[in-house]
Amino acid sequence: MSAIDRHRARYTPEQLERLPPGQVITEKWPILTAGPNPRIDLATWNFRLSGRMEGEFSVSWEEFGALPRVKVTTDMHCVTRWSRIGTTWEGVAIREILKRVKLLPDARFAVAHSHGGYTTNLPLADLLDDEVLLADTNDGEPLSIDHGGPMRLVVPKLYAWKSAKWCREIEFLTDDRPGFWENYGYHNHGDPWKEERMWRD
Ligand SMILES: Nc1nc2c(c(=O)[nH]1)N[C@H]1C(S)=C(S)[C@@H](COP(=O)(O)O)O[C@H]1N2
Ligand SMILES: [Mo]
Repeated sequence: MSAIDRHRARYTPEQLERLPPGQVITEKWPILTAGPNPRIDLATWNFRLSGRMEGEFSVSWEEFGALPRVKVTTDMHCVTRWSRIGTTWEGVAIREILKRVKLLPDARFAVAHSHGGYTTNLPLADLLDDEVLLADTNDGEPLSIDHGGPMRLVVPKLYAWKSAKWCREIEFLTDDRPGFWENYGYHNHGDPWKEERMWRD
């Protein structure tokens, strides 16, 4: 029996139902960042949409805070095999933001860009999932800098490397463009239920 299976043997059926294959439950919230935290100044902070769309969307920190808000309780799965089960994010739904521009019919993919240079790509259809949000709060606390504060993208249905911390821009594309980890061999899509971990699994 593998170490992973030994952990999983202790879980309740309810826990196992929510736990994708090959994952174990973590009680603590690990910090996973490639490189140093970026420096972010709220006075100049800005989030924008770009690429294959009509209109413009760009908000200051104050304007972001005035957008209609949502609360999403969901799970978080890291490809390094930990899952956080049942955590609540608060922020602004991507769908809410997308009401404010008009995507062109050829927009099929998105790339999230972070302060500090990290990027990650996903199909537009996954970004449009109703659980996807730009979160500034987790379990009632403002998001710390380590966890992507002041604001990060959260895409619960894909491995957490798709949930770009310190998100500053979402770009809409016609043709897919792999991001940081996708270029290092992580799976282009990253569905935890299908164990889409590495590109050539
Ligand atoms: N900007 C940025 N976002 C990122 C990362 C990163 O290195 N830089 N790491 C990703 C990975 S691999 C995971 S598992 C989650 C971890 O989020 P956490 O550190 O809040 O647990 O953030 C993702 N988003
Ligand atoms: Mo991760």
